[in-house]
Amino acid sequence: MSDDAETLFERIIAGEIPADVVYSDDTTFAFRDIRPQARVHVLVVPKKRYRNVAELAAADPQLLADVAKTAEKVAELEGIKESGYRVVFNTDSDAGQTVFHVHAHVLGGEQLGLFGR
Ligand code: IU
Repeated sequence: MSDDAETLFERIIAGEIPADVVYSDDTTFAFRDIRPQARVHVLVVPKKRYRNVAELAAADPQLLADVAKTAEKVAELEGIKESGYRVVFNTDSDAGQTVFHVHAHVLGGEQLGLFGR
């Protein structure tokens, strides 16, 4: 799935595949997850592709900061900045990463459960 999925996120960013876009700027793109795990579930993606957050941090720390700022912007736009929200980067197999184009999950809009299984 990973190779197809990489292409898919790039095509979503390019506007070739429709998505419910929440926010976009020069370096980042945010759209609703198609399988939401909370009332608010938005993915924040750097437009330039890196495999995961560690590779992004090593290669382009400013772009990682842009992703973090966009996550906050999304929380603001979704009205959950004050109540709080979770930002998650799944990394590799045990975390269930399926799309190898780094993305932050922004989750909130309700009381979230604890970490783990
Ligand atoms: P993960 O961290 O790699 O597991 O997250 C991938 C997410 O991308 C997952 O929550 C999917 O529901 C979501 N997603 C999507 O929103 N639209 C798509 O076309 C595909 C996956 I493929």
